[in-house]
Amino acid sequence: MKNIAVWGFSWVPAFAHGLVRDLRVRWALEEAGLAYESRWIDPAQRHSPAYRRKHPFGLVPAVEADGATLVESGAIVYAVAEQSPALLPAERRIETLTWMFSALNTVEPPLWNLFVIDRLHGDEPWAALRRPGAVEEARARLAALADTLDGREYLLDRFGAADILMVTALRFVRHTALVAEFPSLDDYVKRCEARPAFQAALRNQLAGYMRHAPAAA
Ligand SMILES: N[C@@H](CCC(=O)N[C@@H](CS)C(=O)NCC(=O)O)C(=O)O
Repeated sequence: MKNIAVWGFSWVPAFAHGLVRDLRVRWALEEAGLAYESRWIDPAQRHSPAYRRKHPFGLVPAVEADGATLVESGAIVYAVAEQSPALLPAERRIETLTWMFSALNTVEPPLWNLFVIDRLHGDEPWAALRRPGAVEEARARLAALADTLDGREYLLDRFGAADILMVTALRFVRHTALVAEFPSLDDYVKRCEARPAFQAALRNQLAGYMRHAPAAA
């Protein structure tokens, strides 16, 4: 992959800082040692014809590389991992892919659901009714994941692409104490977030928001 540009939103509210899914793409690129530039789309322009030509659903992230445009954060992390034996070791390929899919399809949905209830609809009457069930669904998924991670540093025997997707999914409930209920999970998230590549990715995402922040009234 060459001439890589990562598209993220130019600005999001503070509760979404460090959660928008271009973070996982930046993290993978940093881990793989691939240089990239940042491009910022104003959220109000995400359905403009120009941006929809990059992303059919008007979402972020999108990545331009080698003259092509990639979308879907999981697919982009996979494409980056293909360039990096450290992220996707040949001998652990299927297990890595299995955990990448688990992060996106099994763990992320209940956590994202809770994030949407709390952060996007918290003031609506139905949110209070739906929340307890959503918390239990999230907790059950986290409990099972915590069992898997008990005694392990990473999902597989070393850090890889699946951990990038899993940790960025777990961050969706950082506004709750759910992850902290499970010491093996809490340690896992902290261990992964301490990686210099994660810190660089986060810095790059936040720098974009700071640069484009609306002027104070
Ligand atoms: N499955 C997609 C989801 C992308 C997605 O929902 N991105 C959010 C930001 S994290 C977005 O663009 N939201 C704007 C919207 O929903 O209109 C992926 O993983 O790339």
